[in-house]
Amino acid sequence: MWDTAGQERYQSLGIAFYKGAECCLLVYDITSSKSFETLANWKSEFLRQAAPRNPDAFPFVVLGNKADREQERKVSTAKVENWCKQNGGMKHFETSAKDQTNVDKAFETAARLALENQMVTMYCDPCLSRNVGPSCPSAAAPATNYLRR
Ligand SMILES: Nc1nc2c(ncn2[C@@H]2O[C@H](COP(=O)(O)OP(=O)(O)OP(=O)(O)O)[C@@H](O)[C@H]2O)c(=O)[nH]1
Ligand SMILES: [Mg+2]
Repeated sequence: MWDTAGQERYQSLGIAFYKGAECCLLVYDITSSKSFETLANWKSEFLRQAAPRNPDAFPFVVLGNKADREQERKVSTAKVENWCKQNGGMKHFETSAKDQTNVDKAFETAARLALENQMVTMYCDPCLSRNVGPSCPSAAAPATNYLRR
């Protein structure tokens, strides 16, 4: 598991971090609108640099951290859920590193999605790079069940 630094001057390290990733956690701060607004950019930068074979099916988990600071909330849950829905149904949790709320749940979800994604890569590699759909030679194979979305 890699934790990238948020500061712009470290962005060039991205390629080394992102290549070969099987899941990506996008974290914002519920008390900062800007941190949420920049997630779209983090997501597209990740996809550009990681260059997964099937970007539309790549699993992202969106985390709204600092949930313990409800009084200072600037980002509504509904707004984020809507964005997640519009972006291929990404999972979303509000977490707190301070009081541990949803932290296990978030990482268990990320681990599960990473393993599923790895199976897609392993078993469906020929399909994803060539003819997806009814003409796919392995369309009847059980492994195609791992294809999501
Ligand atoms: N109240 C509260 N504070 C938090 C929580 N998570 C992190 N913080 C605080 O927020 C500040 C930033 O936390 P970091 O873990 O450095 O954030 P980061 O996103 O890793 O920052 P960069 O590595 O610089 O990109 C620190 O002061 C933390 O103590 C949380 O869940 N609740
Ligand atoms: Mg950090």
